[in-house]
Formats: sequence, structure tokens, C-alpha cells
Amino acid sequence: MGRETLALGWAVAATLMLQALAMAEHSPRTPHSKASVFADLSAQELKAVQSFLWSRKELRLEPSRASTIAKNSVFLLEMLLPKKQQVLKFLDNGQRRPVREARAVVFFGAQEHPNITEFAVGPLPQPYYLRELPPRPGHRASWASRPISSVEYVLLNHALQEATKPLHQFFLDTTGFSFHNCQLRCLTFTDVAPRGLASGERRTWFILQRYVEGYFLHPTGLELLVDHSSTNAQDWTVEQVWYNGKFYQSPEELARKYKNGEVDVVVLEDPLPKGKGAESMKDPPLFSSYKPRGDFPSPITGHGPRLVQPQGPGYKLEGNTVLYGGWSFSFRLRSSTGLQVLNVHFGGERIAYEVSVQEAVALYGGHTPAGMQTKYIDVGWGLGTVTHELAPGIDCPDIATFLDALHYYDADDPIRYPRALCLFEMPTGVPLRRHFNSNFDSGFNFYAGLKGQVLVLRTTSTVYNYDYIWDFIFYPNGVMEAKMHATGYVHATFYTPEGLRHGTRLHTHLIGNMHTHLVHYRVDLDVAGTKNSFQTLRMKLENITNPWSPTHHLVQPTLEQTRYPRERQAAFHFRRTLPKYLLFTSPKKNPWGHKRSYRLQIHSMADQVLPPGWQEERAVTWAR
Ligand SMILES: [Cu+2]
Repeated sequence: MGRETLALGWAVAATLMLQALAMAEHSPRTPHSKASVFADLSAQELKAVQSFLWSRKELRLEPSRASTIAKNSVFLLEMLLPKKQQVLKFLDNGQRRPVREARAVVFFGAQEHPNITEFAVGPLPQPYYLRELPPRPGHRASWASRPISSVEYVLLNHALQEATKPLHQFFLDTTGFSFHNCQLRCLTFTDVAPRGLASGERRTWFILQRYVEGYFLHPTGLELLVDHSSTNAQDWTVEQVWYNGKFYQSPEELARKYKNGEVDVVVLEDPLPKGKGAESMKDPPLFSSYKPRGDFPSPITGHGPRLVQPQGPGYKLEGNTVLYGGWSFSFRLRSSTGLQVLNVHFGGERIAYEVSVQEAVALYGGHTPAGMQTKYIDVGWGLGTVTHELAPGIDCPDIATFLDALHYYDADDPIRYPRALCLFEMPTGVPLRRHFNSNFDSGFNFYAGLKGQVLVLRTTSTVYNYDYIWDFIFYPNGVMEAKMHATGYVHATFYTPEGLRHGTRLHTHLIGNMHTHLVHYRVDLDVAGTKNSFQTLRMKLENITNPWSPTHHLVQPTLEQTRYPRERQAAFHFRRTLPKYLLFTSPKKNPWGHKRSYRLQIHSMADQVLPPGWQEERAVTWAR
């Protein structure tokens, strides 16, 4: 079992490759009926859990839509994966099926001491018990650090509109946009996290933006710090204001100083054509839109290449299980964390119990308070649930199989996300293997080539401005790859000259701040059984007397193997050279006496972004 950290710059893909050095023996694959042990909860199951929870009057549940923070409500329901040992006994030894349970996260806001509690609810399909899932000692989730619900956003929006009333004229003069009676020229906001400077706080910096297409790129220069820790929204207050490089105590102070001509004002150019609320077809597109503009010297016309599969797909989909060549695996789209592949077999043998996305974070630097404060930890923003519809021909080839997902998150019913996942086979554009055997006389003895084709399982997470594309890729030779593309919009703040120390100017009033994306995968390999060990191979040079010419010396590479008996020894620190070959190894040997292994290949530019142990860093210790 291992955990790996990948980090990457903007729009650079990281890959994790598990490469087979194993020889497989054939054994029957897991039947579809058994693989359902890994399946996400169905709509019926989610509803059964929901009505069971509502039947427990002592929970005093209210709908999550009820317009208050001071309520008890179900925030999240998802399948609770049984313990691995139980699942393996069921899959491999014919023991009884593990009890099917749901994980329920309940916000208890209507208590004297509001808290978040997690429960296991079972047994499905007709639950009759509820068991508290205790947090790891010292790891109880703090009420203040809970994710923001849609109701809290509505309340925050209202609070911001109220608090900035004194700035109405200031907004109109400097941006042409406002919060009041705005119709088409409205302001909006982006909130950043962490929400405070110490555990237990809930104080958020808000970036005010003009609400046009790509509003992430239209900061107005104003940022507000709001304390919204109280469960009563009436108690929320604006604590500080930042405008164009200067701090103010309150919106009132900024408004007063503006009136007195004491504010260094930046009047923004109008992003929309004069006199119009929205764009028309004739006007040049907004710089923040995805509409192509300008001309290439050789315009690319037509639709471009497309995939066809005249004989239908090469894979088979049975429920939540995929069969493809030597591969079989199950998958789920876990609402909290995202895409997981489970019970991965190649050549009839299990090679991984689980390979799954666990977390994605983005840590920023910047000159504005929101810029310097931003450290997004994306599971707290619904990483697994923001799996919006994939567009055929763009997000996935049009021949892909598209699958819906269900999420029960910050809602009072399961919500169907159409086309949340796609599955497709595609050519890699390069042969898997090839050889041209020349006869060295302008001809050849033979040519051999194997088509490069892979199977891709894909989903996306749109975490506000970012879109992560998550791929699990299966190669015909036993290689499996986990890959993330980061795209969408950058998280940007208002341009100040000092901001250039932390980023790049992207437009007149815009800085793209430097940041690091770190992605956490859980990789639980089982290579020829679960008794795996970890070892590495490096190249070591030896300098020997040449045996066939003793007057000469010869330098050549040798293989140096290192074993790591303890898991901690296999945790490699950043800024130290990683051994070239990382091997998960079984005690079982192949016919030639080599231990059967899978190689882990990490393509990452990850680095230590925060000092180990530093405040928020303790929330992402996997990134050390
Ligand atoms: Cu980025």
C-alpha cells in the first residue's frame, strides 16, 4: 500500500504509471454480481437512507434548503466502503457478502455546541441502524471549518449586498457595475480559504468581481473580510476592506474617503459594448471568454479528426465493472473525493485493490489579502460532486460511453449528474511496439508492429474556476496510468505593481498568481497477493579490471537493489533524489527467478510548498 503525491503547474499533466513486470497466471475474474460491493449507492438506496435518518426524530433534521445555518441537516450521503479484508474474503474465499452501509455526514447547527457528525447507516437496502463513525483521535472536524452550503452562500450574498450599500456610487463610478438594481451589470464575488488564521475561525476574504462571462478575470480591486462564524447570519460583520493596495476599517470608511477624494481610485474600462448589457454577435468577444478571436495565417477549418469504431467498442461494461483485453476493474465516483478504480485485475490476477483520487489542493502567493490567503483544499469544495456534464466530441470522443452519476450533497434528494463519466478506447498515435527487420540489402526480413490503443475512464471536477480532468488509462500491456489535467480559469486578483513578485500580469487590472497544485492519490497495489514489499533499483557504476584485457579498466553500470522493510523508510522527501525505479514486489517469483513486481512511475514537479508542520500544512501532510 502506498500514497503518492503529484504536483504540477498550470495545465501540465501528471501521470502515474504502474508498469507490469509480472507474469500472470489465469484465474476467473470477479463476477459482476460480486463487484457490486464497490458500487455507489443507487437512488433507491440513497432515498432509503434519507428516510431512515428522517425517521430518527432525535436528530431533529430539517431540509438543507431551510434558510438558516442553525439547523440540523444531512450534508452528504455516500457508500461506505467495507473493510478491505472483508471484501477480499467475500471476493476470493466465498465468505459472506459484507454488510452494505452508507456514510452520512450530518451538520448539527441547531445545538448549543454545533458540530459535524459522521454516521454509518445500514444495512442496505432497508436500513435500521445508525452508528457514529468516530474521528481519528485528535482529528474531529471543526464546525467552523465545514464546507459552505448553498444556503450559507445565499446568506453571504445578502450580507455582502447589505454591507456594501454605502459603496453603491463608488461601485458605479469605478466599475460601472453594482449590487443593487443591477439587471445585466451586476457584481459577484469569489471567496477564498482558509477562512481565518487559526483553527476555529470562520473569517473569509471575498474578491468582488464584475459578473460577466469569465468573471474570475474581472476583479474590481475591492476585497472584503467577513466574519461569518455565527450560526445567526444577522451577527455577520465586515471586519476589513482592501481596495487597490490600501486597507480600510469598513465599507463606510472607504465610502467616506472616496467622497472626500482621499482614495486612489482605478476606473475600470467597460468590458461590455457601450449602452448594452450583454454581448452581441458583432462585437469582439470578451477577453475572458473562450470564444476564439484573431486569425491564424493558416486557419484550421472543418471539424478535424474524429474517432470511429466500425466494429463497436472493444470493452464491455457490466454495471460498475469494465472488461477490456486483459483488464477488469470496478469503479465508483465517490461524492466526497472523486473517481476510484477498485479490484483491478490484469491477466486474471488482482494487481491493485484501489487506485483513487483523494484530494487536490492549490496553494497561492499574492499581494492582495485574498491572494496571499488562498490555500484551497478541494474536497472541502465538493471535489467528487462537481462532476458536470461532459460534451461529446470535446470532453470525450463522441463514440464514448457516457454514464450518469448520483450525488447526495448539500441537497434534500439524490441529484442526477448526466454524462458525468465517460469510457472510451482511443489510439495513442504511437505503436505499442514496432520493429522493422532490415535485410541490409534495401529490403526487409519482417516487420512487426502492435497498435497503440488504450482504454480511458474519465470524469471532471469543476471546482469553481478550475476544471480538473481525471483519467484512468489502461494499456494493453498491463500498464495503468492515472493522469490529471488542470484547466478552466486561473484564480486571479487585482493588479498591483507589488503583485508582480507573486505572479504575472494577464490584463490591465489582472494578475495571475503563482501557485502549486498538489494531487493526492491512494494507490493500494496487490501484486501477486497482498504481501507486498517495497524496493528500489538504482544504477551504480563499477570500475573493474577488464577481464578480457587486464591492462585496461572498465566502468559499467550495475543494478543496486534497496529494500525498505518499514513503510516510513519508503516515504521519500522532496529535494532528495528519488531512486529511479520504485517497485512493489511480491515474494512470489516469476519462472526466471525474479520477484514479481509492478513499477511505480511518477511524473511530477511536486515540491514542498509549506514548511512541514506549518499551520495549514498539517492538513496536507500527504504532500510532504
Ligand atoms: Cu492553477
